[in-house]
Amino acid sequence: MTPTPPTDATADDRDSETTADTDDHLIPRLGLPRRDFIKAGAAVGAMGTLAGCTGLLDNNGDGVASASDVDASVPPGELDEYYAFLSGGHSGDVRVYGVPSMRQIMRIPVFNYESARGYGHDDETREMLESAGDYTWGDAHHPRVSQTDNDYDGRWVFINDKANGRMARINLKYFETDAIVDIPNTQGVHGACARLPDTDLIFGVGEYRVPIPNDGRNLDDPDAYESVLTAIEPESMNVVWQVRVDGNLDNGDGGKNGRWFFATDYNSDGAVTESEMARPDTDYLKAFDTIAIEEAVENGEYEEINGVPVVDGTTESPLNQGDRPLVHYVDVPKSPHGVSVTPDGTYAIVSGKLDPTCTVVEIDRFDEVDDPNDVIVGQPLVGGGPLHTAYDGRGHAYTTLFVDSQVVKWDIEAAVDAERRSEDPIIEKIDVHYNPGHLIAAESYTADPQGDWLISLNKLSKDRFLPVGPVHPENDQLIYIGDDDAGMQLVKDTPAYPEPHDASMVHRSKIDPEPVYDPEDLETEYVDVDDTEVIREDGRVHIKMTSQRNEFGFHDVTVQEGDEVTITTTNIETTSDLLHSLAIPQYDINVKLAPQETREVTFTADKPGVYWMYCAYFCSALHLEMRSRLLVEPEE
Ligand code: K7E
Ligand code: CUA
Repeated sequence: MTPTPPTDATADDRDSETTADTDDHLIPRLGLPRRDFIKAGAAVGAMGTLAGCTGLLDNNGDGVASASDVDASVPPGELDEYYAFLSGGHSGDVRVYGVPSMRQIMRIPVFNYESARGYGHDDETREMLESAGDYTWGDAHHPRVSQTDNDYDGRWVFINDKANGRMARINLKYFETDAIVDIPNTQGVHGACARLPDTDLIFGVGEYRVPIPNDGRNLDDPDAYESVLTAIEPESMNVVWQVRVDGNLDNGDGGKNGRWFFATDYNSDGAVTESEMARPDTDYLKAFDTIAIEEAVENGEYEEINGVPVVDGTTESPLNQGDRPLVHYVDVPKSPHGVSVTPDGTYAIVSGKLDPTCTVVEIDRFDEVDDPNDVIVGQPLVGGGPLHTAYDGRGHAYTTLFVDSQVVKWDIEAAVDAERRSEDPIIEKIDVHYNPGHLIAAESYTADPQGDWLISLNKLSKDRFLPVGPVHPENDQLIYIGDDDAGMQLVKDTPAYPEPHDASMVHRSKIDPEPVYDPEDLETEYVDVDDTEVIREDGRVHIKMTSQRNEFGFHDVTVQEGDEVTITTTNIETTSDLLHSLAIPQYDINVKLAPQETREVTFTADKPGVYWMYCAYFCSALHLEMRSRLLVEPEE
């Protein structure tokens, strides 16, 4: 075991910073923000000069940009205009796409163990996963990006785990999961959303009704099952309160003014079989007055269960009888699914799922009406199987029709003016392939959607891609919505590994990730060249070493069989995109090391022999040589 002075190995030195400042590509050339450009009719003539630009171009050379001219190509070397964060469903991760290219840029492991990012391999991320329930997977549905003043602030993405009742936080400084909370008193946390305008609370929407606490009591007494809405404080990720309700909860969305949160309920009878669940002709939209709930918590009007204040928001609750009920129950047809608040915060729009309508609720009316159903101001007949709705900021709603395999565009104010169950508000429908779940338009969840791109997240792809056996990819279809005259234009098919549900699309100007770690942000202490050492104490071995091109801080380290070994290693390089990893064969370890990143991994050296610790990121021409021996001496 010889500490070697780390060298400044420079084979294939990548120190030249090649990252051109492409951050503002296109926009400075245009001299005006992209959306203003798209919206500025006078600029249309200039569009044809923007080769490689995204959006409408005069591609066919007729001097006019039109729908047939939609060009979503992003040439090699150019950057996309938007980040899209798509949930990975039961893959447990989040995928990052560039839009409009639909290139998948990165995957962020959240509830899944993932070796390329060493996620769940180093002590810190493994402990985070294990302490939040110790599951190997999750069902990630709703990635929501944090906002300040109803606009994306680029800080975090929050995402639920429907399977195990958890909520996770991804920080966008490093595009990595930094917190997971295992939510008590609930199962199947489905909807995930923030209280806006400033993302000061995250809501986990509890779908499955279970006994609370779920400790074996009331096993076969479904009437005693309950579901809860959970509020989480985003900085600490602490659960701060819950509200129990009648029936179940499904999807959710926050109002824009710091007070309301809305959730759908597709099983208002609390049934336990499918046929019974689908029986009622109406179920509920539940409107949570979060300010009133907070006041109830402050006044001590709760029961503490598993350490969480649980407020009673059931219909019979005394707290729901007065002038200011905690939860308003609005009858909507039928097994409703998605709910989303319009960009101006005026309406919550609920998708009927088993009824071919959307229900438009005027939010301010909750304070004015005696019968909660009087908040309903519109109910357009949109088509078969409406699931989710997105917005373009020009007064239109776009709703997925799962059964009809279409996206329908309709006029929100026209729906308020029209008779109920009228098709008059419908503007157009476009076929998608096939069976869409969510759809997402650029910045649709903010007060100011960009109105150019929309992605339909289709559940089935069937014949759209080369066959790959019985498991098909999903199909994320890019649709251009920037030209109301020309109509919706289907632009691109994108295969997606199962199974995206929801997404958020954020303009790239609002996200500013770090290219290199700031050691101050990491829990584990930086190991520099001078810190390289092996500390041995009572069957414990602590190896502190550097990683850099093209060697680890030690050529070999000897430990005894049965030793508990901790390796702390820092990638001391400062060059961006120069990653190493510490992989240990047959010990099931691969810790990724981005520039200036320090990670720690602890394991028991229970297998005697020679183990070549190696770097799994191809880091230089001498990458294969970047390996050191771990010698595990057999017990006497
Ligand atoms: Cu419709 Cu989980 Cu939002 Cu899937 S949910 S589609
Ligand atoms: Cu370091 Cu490969």
